[in-house]
Amino acid sequence: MLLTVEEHREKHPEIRADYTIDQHWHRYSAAEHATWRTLTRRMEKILPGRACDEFLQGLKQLKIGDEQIPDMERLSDELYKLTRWRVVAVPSLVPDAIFFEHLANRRFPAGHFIRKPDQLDYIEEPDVFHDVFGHVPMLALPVFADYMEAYGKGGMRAEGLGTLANLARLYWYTVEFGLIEKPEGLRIYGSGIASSSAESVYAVEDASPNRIHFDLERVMRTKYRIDDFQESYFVIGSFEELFKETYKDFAPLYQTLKAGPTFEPGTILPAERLHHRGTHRYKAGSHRATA
Ligand code: HBI
Ligand code: FE
Repeated sequence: MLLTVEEHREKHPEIRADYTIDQHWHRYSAAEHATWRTLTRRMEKILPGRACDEFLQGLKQLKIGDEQIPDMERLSDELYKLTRWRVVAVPSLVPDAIFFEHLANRRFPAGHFIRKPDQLDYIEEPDVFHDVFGHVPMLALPVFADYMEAYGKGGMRAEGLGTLANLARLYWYTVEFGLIEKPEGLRIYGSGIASSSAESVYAVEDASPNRIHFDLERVMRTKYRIDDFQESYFVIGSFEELFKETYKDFAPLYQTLKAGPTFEPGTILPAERLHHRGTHRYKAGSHRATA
């Protein structure tokens, strides 16, 4: 859950007002590096053929390996050369306003801790595996790096307009659980999927969930599940489409969003473009998705 800077100070005396801390890479134990190895090696078997090339390419370009937890300073130096983003260590969840401010300045806040061996399949808060392995590879792609900065700036604006819920849904159904249409089929780019061995298979192959073509207003009206597989995944045609769709002033959209319906996660609307109509055979609650 969300702690204040002061509450974090006991464990992280050097914590700053923007919630950043020093990673102290040398303090990670052999057991923590071993957990990183277990998690990354599992995904390295599952993601080829399921994650999009841009994600796999980002892992390679940034040399995010399966030996040890990455040193965020060195990782940032590589990433900065590509898209002027850096990765900064934070204790875990930070307040929305702080989160948006980092994204708006091309800083990705990554949890510095790593989950315990008995939490391999489910964890409440974003740890270094979810954030660095799941999120950072896509930041090596210029159009996606620009999308994330625009999202941060949009978030700072939304803060004032009190429409964070709509924006959080956009983040959830793209950055965390987005799929992209490729000639060879649907592929993962969302970090919540790419950092979950079970959901990486489910999201692309299982007949149960809906797979619906991305529409900005529709996504902003759709609620999501936070601790289980998604009942619907949204599919973009390209990263350029996602960026174009969202790189506009949201104010008019927020007005329309204030009225009109909010949809349950499994809803299918009559006129929308379906990639797959789910069977919903998977019973929500029978699995806990990872962060
Ligand atoms: N903090 N460290 C961290 N990581 C996140 O992904 C994160 C966060 N705070 C808020 C948040 N995500 C979501 O509410 C966003 O939609 C804003
Ligand atoms: Fe995340």
